[in-house]
Amino acid sequence: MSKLNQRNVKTEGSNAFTGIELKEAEDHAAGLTAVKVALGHVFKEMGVVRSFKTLSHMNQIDGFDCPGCAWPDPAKRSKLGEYCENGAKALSEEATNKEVDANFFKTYSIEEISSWTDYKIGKSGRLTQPMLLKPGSIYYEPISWEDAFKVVAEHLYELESPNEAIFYTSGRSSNEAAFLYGLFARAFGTNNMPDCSNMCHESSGVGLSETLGIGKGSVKLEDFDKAEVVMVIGQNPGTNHPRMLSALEKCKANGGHVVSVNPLAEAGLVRFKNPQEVSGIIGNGHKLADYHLQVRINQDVALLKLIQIRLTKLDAIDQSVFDHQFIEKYTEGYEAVLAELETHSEAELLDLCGVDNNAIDSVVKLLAKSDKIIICWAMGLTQHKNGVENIKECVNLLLLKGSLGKEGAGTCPVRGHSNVQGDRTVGIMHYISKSLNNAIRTTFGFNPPEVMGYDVVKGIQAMYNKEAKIFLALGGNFVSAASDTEYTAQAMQNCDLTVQISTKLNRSHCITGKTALILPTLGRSDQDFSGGKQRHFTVENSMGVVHQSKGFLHPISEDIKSEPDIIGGIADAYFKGNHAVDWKSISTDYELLRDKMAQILKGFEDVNTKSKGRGYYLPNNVRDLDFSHLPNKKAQFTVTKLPIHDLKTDEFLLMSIRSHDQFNTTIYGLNDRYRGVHNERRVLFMNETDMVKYDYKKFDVVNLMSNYKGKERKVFQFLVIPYNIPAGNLAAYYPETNPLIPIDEYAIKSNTPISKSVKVTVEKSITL
Ligand SMILES: Nc1nc2c(c(=O)[nH]1)N[C@H]1C(S)=C(S)[C@@H](COP(=O)(O)OP(=O)(O)OC[C@H]3O[C@@H](n4cnc5c(=O)[nH]c(N)nc54)[C@H](O)[C@@H]3O)O[C@H]1N2
Ligand SMILES: Nc1nc2c(c(=O)[nH]1)N[C@H]1C(S)=C(S)[C@@H](COP(=O)(O)OP(=O)(O)OC[C@H]3O[C@@H](n4cnc5c(=O)[nH]c(N)nc54)[C@H](O)[C@@H]3O)O[C@H]1N2
Ligand code: SF4
Ligand SMILES: [Mo]
Repeated sequence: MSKLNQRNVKTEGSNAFTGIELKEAEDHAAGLTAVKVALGHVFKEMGVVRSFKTLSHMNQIDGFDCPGCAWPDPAKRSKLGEYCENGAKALSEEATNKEVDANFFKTYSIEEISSWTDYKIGKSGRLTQPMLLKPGSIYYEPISWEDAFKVVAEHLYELESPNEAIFYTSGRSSNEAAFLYGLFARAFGTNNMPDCSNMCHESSGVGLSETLGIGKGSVKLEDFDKAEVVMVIGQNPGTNHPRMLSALEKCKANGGHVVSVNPLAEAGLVRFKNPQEVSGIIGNGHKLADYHLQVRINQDVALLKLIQIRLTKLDAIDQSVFDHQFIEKYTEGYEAVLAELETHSEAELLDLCGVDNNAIDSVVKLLAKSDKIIICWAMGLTQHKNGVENIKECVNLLLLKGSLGKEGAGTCPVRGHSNVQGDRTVGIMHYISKSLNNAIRTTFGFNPPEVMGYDVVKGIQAMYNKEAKIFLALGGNFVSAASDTEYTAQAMQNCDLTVQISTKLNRSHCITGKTALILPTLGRSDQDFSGGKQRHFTVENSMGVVHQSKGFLHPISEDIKSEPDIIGGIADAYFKGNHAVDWKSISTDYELLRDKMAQILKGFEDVNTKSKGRGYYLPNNVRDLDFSHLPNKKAQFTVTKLPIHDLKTDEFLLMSIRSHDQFNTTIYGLNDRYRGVHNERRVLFMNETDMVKYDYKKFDVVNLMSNYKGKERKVFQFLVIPYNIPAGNLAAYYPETNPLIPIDEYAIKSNTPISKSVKVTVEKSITL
């Protein structure tokens, strides 16, 4: 906790313990408990009748898209309900009956709110009217929408250059809102469009674009039915993408195998009880992962190289293991990769990755005889210094096996936020897309800027150095989500104006620029009316399907606007009718807006019609094995390096992970049921031999420190708990551990903060 300038606002609430209880870690995910927990959350926030009515519309063809993760919906939707426990929690968090209104802000200053935990802040309720924080004040006051738009416009006029403004996007915005937001940023004159992707799957985007020519995955949901092997690397689907377990279950039922590569034995991968089947409610469920390779943090490259060396040796016998025809026809760089593999000894790689030798052999045998292989991954691969190379190593394996462009095979970066992939598709990016700029020029008649913008890290540094002065956020909780919390908080406070377009109250509404605005917006589940007509928008799921989403609930307040209406309002106040784009019309009429998107975006031709019903797949060159835009028109093998950590003797590698009861910075509750941790978030998962080595007992209170380039960063008060995690590795929850991650430690090429491999030391906390 620290005091920050101007206002005495805090980057963290009380770190008092909440009453930990440890139970057996659960060996299965979902089941009846999940049903009970899910309904408990929804009933509490929404009431029983409203809950059932609303849930019956979630993820249905004519309903609204789940505001949780980006996992796709099956073609045939279950009448029992097509959602998971955490989808129900995401809905209840958004559709709560509690209101954060002018009265709330009159009662509580931002100094007081910031002293609450993230859990308490989030539970305050939905934002219901626009609010203004004046310079020097610690109380938000009501403001009309018109005046709020003027405040933004007037601040924008005062900038010396458009590049002094930053337009952040979190991944819950619709395609329409994100497109309009990006269009306004470009019309205003900047490419400063950082987005949550920069902290998330950017390494996947870069790694996949450079090797396969598209920054997205190639598999479709039905490929899971046909896969022989699904590898799940650095991902915890039981918590973060729960309906993926149904896809894995189906894969297994059809004779496929599941391999988990993870420092932790995550519950969902061990055993899964499908709540939509009788066996899932009263039985033991099904075993999902056939093999669990318990890799050390950030040693996936070592493990994957070892697997490839063993496959190479098997292939040398009769050339039946690798797909030589595929390699010859579609790829480049095979020989270099093989030559590099020869420079490593198996013993060295085995020692580095720490995985059981027999388990590796079993997986090698399985991979040797299969060619329908899917590799899924998430933050366990992307949030490391070598995040991009982690992805490229996965691509190497798939290329060797020819496991691309055929059914049952391919890449599957499992996306986080429900529309994070769509936001990028429709133009939220800090780099330049020449084809997009040309299409904007032709369609709207203005020239988009051609200078590269800031991503998340560069944006924070620019605000810190006072090179950027205005920060707008289309959703998200920037202060708590970004790394180096103190630095980020200072960066925000250096701004002249910060604007948050949000559904729920969060810490970024308290740690603000000199002037701040809260602009409350409709969520996924809310009905969106204009001129007596209900509007709908579109989203894109993790597998590239664009489909419509139509809200169901009556909004909590008459004074909330849709995201496009807010962006249109700002743009109109800024341009005052003197611009090539008719901002009022395209922000009000989504059909018209989609017609414009159809003219500009590849794959959006006829989107108004095609997105109805189940939606449609966007083009994907990997599915078509078209690598014509890559060097020599070939998919690229990559020679990767082993990561170097140079750990001192008392240093650990820490991964910051999600509990089962949170969605990023939104804390649903204090339990991490699958890992057996109840009623506490301030925990540190530690290997028992390390506990003996360093003399820690269960529930000892410790502090964590990182020291990069001579700067010490520290977080206080964590309870040590013994856990099945490799020696030398630690795990604790995010966002509590974000203050430890230096702003300038990020993945090479993608700039994704190293949230999964932070070098830390541990000290006993002295409690007075
Ligand atoms: N309920 C819920 N759903 C969510 C979210 C949420 O917070 N709550 N967040 C959404 C978002 S934005 C995202 S990006 C996704 C995140 O989904 P995940 O990536 O599954 O989330 P994390 O908790 O960060 O988990 C990372 C996993 O990687 C493992 N891991 C860590 N380091 C390594 C490593 O070096 N190698 C390997 N092989 N494994 C490693 C961890 O043990 C953990 O199982 O989930 C989305 N869905
Ligand atoms: N240490 C560490 N840090 C991490 C990570 C990690 O694993 N470890 N993960 C990173 C990842 S993967 C991500 S994606 C980022 C997440 O970063 P963000 O996307 O910035 O954070 P969220 O917590 O998802 O944002 C939640 C807020 O979004 C707003 N919101 C919710 N729904 C809507 C909506 O429909 N519209 C609008 N306008 N607002 C809405 C609400 O006000 C809510 O409080 O965090 C990153 N930070
Ligand atoms: S898997 Fe993801 S999208 Fe599907 S219901 Fe659960 S949280 Fe929602
Ligand atoms: Mo994410």
